Amino acid sequence: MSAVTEVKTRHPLDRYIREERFPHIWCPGCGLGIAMSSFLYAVDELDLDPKEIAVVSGIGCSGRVAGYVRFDSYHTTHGRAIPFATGLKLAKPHMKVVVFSGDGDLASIGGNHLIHAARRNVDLTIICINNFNYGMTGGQFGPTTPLGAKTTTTPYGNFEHPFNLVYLAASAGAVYVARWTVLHTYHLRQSIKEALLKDGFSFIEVISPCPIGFGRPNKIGEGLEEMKFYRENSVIRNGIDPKDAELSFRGKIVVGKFVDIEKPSYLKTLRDFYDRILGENHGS
Ligand SMILES: Cc1ncc(C[n+]2csc(CCOP(=O)(O)OP(=O)(O)O)c2C)c(N)n1
Ligand code: SF4
Ligand SMILES: [Mg+2]
Repeated sequence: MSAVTEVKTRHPLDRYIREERFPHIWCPGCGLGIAMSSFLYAVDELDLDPKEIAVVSGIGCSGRVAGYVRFDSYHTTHGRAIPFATGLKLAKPHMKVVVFSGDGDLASIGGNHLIHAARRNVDLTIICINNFNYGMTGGQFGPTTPLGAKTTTTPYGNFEHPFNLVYLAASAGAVYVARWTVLHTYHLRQSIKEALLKDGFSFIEVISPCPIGFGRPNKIGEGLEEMKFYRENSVIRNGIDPKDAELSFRGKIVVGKFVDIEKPSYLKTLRDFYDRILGENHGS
């Protein structure tokens, strides 16, 4: 093969991927590949140094991303991505630390870490893949499963109220909050770029088809049908109060950028605090 042909067969994002880990585990029609490539495009377009990025994931189909990207990455224990990421950011403040994980990982077992990292405004970019279920373990319901939706553990429909993740993140203190589906590739990529450049806690919810764990039991259809379903039902409402960002089962999926505010980040308040303490002790 000539050098020219070889170059043309490479995808521009290949350099960010650990090809030796492929084939990946994701099912046909899963939205995770689009979510991951949106993140990689964002990194590429910002021209960030791959050596200055770390990706941290918990366990789940979404959590596999940490193993597939060619950055420093941690595939941590279920629910603990944010504590690992917080430690990493404190040890290496110059790095961009991205948490890429699932709705179950971040909002169920890891829910407490999510709210406290948002409260502290820890300098992290959270990409939370919401597929409305625990995909990896067989499609059980979780805290984002919509009312009425069927899963393997709610065969007659879910009767628990789900979290509105964007409202949760915003009210806990996040300085950047957005929600997109994987079909909003342009908006999603732009949001990830903004979040990567933001000081403090950024939270992006990504609605992603899981044709196996969610599309099938709810008769939405295979991957393509589930994508069409999300595309047709979503409506962009930038700037609205996240508590009004509806996300209903058969109804509207409100997407957009909801929060983009300035507030001193955890690293800044920590540095200011120690500077003050050291200054006071020095003076005495
Ligand atoms: C401490 C612990 N509890 C439970 C599990 C089993 N487990 C693995 S992944 C997962 C849920 C994954 O759901 P989510 O985070 O939404 O990711 P998805 O697979 O949907 O992308 C669970 C319960 C585990 N690995 N460790
Ligand atoms: S189970 Fe769902 S989330 Fe997991 S790879 Fe398959 S389609 Fe994707
Ligand atoms: Mg999930």
